[in-house]
Amino acid sequence: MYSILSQGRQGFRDHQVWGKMRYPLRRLTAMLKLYDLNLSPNAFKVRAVLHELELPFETIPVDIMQGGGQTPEYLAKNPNGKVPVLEDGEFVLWESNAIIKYLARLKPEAGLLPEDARPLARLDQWLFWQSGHYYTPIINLAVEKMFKPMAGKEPDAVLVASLTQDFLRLTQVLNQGLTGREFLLGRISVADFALASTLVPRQQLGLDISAFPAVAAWIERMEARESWKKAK
Ligand SMILES: N[C@@H](CCC(=O)N[C@@H](CS)C(=O)NCC(=O)O)C(=O)O
Repeated sequence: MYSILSQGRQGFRDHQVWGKMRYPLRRLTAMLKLYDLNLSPNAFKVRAVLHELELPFETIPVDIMQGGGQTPEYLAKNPNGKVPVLEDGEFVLWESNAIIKYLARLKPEAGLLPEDARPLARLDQWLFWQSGHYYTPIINLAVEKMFKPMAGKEPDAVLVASLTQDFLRLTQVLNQGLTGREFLLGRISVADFALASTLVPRQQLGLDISAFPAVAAWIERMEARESWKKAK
């Protein structure tokens, strides 16, 4: 077993110590860096979790619209050319849900990540569902209703109607998951940040969640948090 303190940060490679350490090293010195885009719900979720955990960080805005995600320097950090990316010293991580789990592990005492197998599996269920399902109609509606008009193009009305139906069907799933509980796992966890951030652009996209009372009440609870307000 490595000693966390004696190992030091230089030469640390996350893939070499897999299975040998229960927790990643705590960041003792280096400032966390977030490659960020204000408009992005996935970057928002990371900002909100950083604030919730009170972890100091600096943001590096990436001008995705002007090709900032496609420079060789940025592609070396994230070959997908997308935001967010977290840099913790030499450790570079993309995929927002992986990032927020990592951050929660840096401060386990905050309790945003359960330890037991079943609640952890439930948390993963919601994180995978967010990136694999719930985000899809939202990002495609953003293309139709925001990005196309910005480029002087008309949205595809048939596609908008079908994406809106998908959004409503999936929001019913979320509503069911939240019925009878304050947060997805009962108590607040990174799953709430992941899912609620997906709903940040709902008003610009003309999406109404008032037919989903558990979702509407939960979003209000999330929006009332200081961390949420700071991430805005
Ligand atoms: N599954 C990824 C999605 C990342 C993503 O789609 N980011 C968008 C902003 S929300 C982006 O950078 N898009 C730029 C592009 O597609 O070129 C995550 O959760 O981090």
